[in-house]
Amino acid sequence: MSVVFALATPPAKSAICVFRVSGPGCFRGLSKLIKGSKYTIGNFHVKSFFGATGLIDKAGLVVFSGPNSYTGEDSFEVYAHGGLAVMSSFVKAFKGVGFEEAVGGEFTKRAFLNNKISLHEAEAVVDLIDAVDEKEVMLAGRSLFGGLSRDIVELAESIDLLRVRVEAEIDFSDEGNEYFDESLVDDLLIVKNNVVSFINGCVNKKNRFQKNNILLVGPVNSGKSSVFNRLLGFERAIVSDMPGTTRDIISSELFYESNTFSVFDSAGLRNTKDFVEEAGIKNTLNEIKNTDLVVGVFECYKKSVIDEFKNLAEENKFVCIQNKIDVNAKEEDFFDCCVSAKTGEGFDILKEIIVNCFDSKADKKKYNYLVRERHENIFKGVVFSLSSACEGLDQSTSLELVAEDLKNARSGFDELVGKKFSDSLLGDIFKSYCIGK
Ligand SMILES: Nc1nc2c(ncn2[C@@H]2O[C@H](COP(=O)(O)OP(=O)(O)OP(=O)(O)O)[C@@H](O)[C@H]2O)c(=O)[nH]1
Ligand SMILES: [Mg+2]
Repeated sequence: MSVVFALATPPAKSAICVFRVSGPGCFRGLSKLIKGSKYTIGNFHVKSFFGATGLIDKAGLVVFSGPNSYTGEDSFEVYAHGGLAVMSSFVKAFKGVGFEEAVGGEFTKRAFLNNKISLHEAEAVVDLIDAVDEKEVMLAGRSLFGGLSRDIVELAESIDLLRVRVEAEIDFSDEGNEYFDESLVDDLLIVKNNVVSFINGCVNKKNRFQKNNILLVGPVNSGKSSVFNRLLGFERAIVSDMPGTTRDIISSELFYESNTFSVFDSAGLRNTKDFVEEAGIKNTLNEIKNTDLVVGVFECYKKSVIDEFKNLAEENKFVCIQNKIDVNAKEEDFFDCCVSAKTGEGFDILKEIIVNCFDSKADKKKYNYLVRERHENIFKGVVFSLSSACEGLDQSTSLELVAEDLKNARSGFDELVGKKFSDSLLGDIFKSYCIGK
């Protein structure tokens, strides 16, 4: 293995920047960089670092001795001043002592290859870095810091125990012994159910995020764009008293109480001869079908108008709000919430209503772990093998086939943690990493 280095912080001017260096022999290069000055493993030092042209910086240094490091190799980290020129001087100096630039994910890949972490934990590292809200941090954290590994080991061991018992039955029958351990059937079913409930506690990041779309609809000029801007907290959409101002769908992210939503403003619905406005209205109608929550914005209660919008959305995903209550009388009996985009009144309640809508639908289920498509495919295979083993025992087909099914189920878990892997799989997993991780 070569010695690799990378900037672990963004290449932008900042208070400090952090470089990581890892690989056998990296201490020789370090000695040249700090001109042979002494250091203690694991301690924080401040050292003068030198390049070809002289002193670069006085920087923090922590040295790790393999296998007690992130990668499992000898490695060190440098905490330098975060100037762009400082960074490029360090890059030159590292190259000058023979270090190579790391590719994305190189450090975590080395950690995996050196048995410091399992494959699904390596994947969870990226998920933790990419997490966009507290829930995702928690789910990725559980996958990364042991909970998922512990569950997988337990399930894999319970499958192993069953297989040992099935193999014993095969040996018995080879010896002409007629005895059959009837409890095997029930125990296999219990293991299968445990696996299924474990899988039910896993959520694919993609599914978790496809659901938080909110679309604002309503008649022209009701204040949709103003409500949109007030929700986001900045002027994203153009507001004017000219009906038909918004033509296209405009979107933005809304972060509220550790939840993330995609909010969409749309063209107000009315009969129009304007070709562009008509196209915008068609977009709104299409988007209503795809969105998770439709928020109807109205100035006052008019049953026929509101019913028209309710019918376009499914009843269970429609929230009806009255806007402009700074100038219009509140009609609380007819609306879920009354607001003024102008003064901000009622928006705390509106945001709570939105959060509750998603809590009671998409996120009602409590998940334990964040997983990926690779894991889901493996889960499918494991459940298929266990179901086939259950059927085999139930219908008294060959015990050898049942043992084979159990072996396949077990090997699915081996693939998950990375006991079995191909180079192309590693390539696919680590290509999504940032440099320096
Ligand atoms: N007094 C008052 N005026 C508002 C409020 N919300 C919006 N307005 C005004 O209503 C007019 C229309 O606002 P928009 O936000 O552009 O309405 P819209 O529904 O997006 O309109 P279209 O895009 O044309 O369909 C503007 O003059 C806003 O200043 C409010 O809460 N109170
Ligand atoms: Mg608008």
